[in-house]
Amino acid sequence: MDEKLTDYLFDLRGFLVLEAAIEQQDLDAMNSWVDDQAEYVEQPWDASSDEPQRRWIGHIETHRYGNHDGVNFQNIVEGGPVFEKMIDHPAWIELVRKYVNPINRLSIHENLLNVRGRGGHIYMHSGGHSPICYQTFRQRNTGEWAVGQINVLMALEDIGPGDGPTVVVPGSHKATEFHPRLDVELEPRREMPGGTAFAMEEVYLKAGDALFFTDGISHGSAERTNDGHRRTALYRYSPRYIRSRFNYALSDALRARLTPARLEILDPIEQRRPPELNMERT
Ligand SMILES: O=C(O)CCC(=O)C(=O)O
Ligand SMILES: [Fe+2]
Repeated sequence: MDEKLTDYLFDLRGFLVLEAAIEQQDLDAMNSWVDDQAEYVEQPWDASSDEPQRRWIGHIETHRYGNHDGVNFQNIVEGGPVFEKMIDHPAWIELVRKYVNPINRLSIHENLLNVRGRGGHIYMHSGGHSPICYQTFRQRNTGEWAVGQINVLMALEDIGPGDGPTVVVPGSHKATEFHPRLDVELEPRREMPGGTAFAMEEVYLKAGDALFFTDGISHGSAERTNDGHRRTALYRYSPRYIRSRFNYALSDALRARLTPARLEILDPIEQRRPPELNMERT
């Protein structure tokens, strides 16, 4: 798409659909990773103790935000080369850099793969009212891009009606009025699918499309009413000064494998310590 048109649409609506962003062989590789995790999709939590525990698959950990969003495989960048490739995928990375603003450099705030079954959804959250520091959009005085967080949500399979698509209120990253769903207290609101909130639009994706959106837009997901599972991967990009959401330590193996450009995004600020502590480990 023409760059001016892309900028106009992203500014106006707060989201873009990047069609056919991901190649088939990469989709196959990500889907085959998911196929191998059937056991964790069935039983994401270790129930052997009184308090169900999150489970680890190597350096990847099971997680959920609430009661309805399925299972998040957090730190999915540790899942193999295909997930490393998504860190700076050419279909979106230059757009991400531009809108976060090159002066801010980049980091990944959170990266995960989500699998969500029937009845699953995400409640409505975010919007122009939000004081969350990474939900900025432009520099107020000069108008320069200053997007504090861009979500790249990758469809690993088609996501259509009944599949629990992401829902957005186009343009709501600029809203000054509170979205009516915010009149509901947080805890009961978390139980309500985002898709039932006022003015929400379902975003349908084909396998390989990526939904590219500011985290500041009012969004959530519709309830999945179809059988089977929705499969998405989600990388959230922010200025490098934003701390990682969960601060997973990079494994030595991944650190050794990453290209310098990818390492800079995953571990953007080198640690400083006194020289006597910089001695090579033997
Ligand atoms: O699961 C979805 O469709 C929405 C995920 C979401 O809330 C986000 O990407 O910030
Ligand atoms: Fe969200």
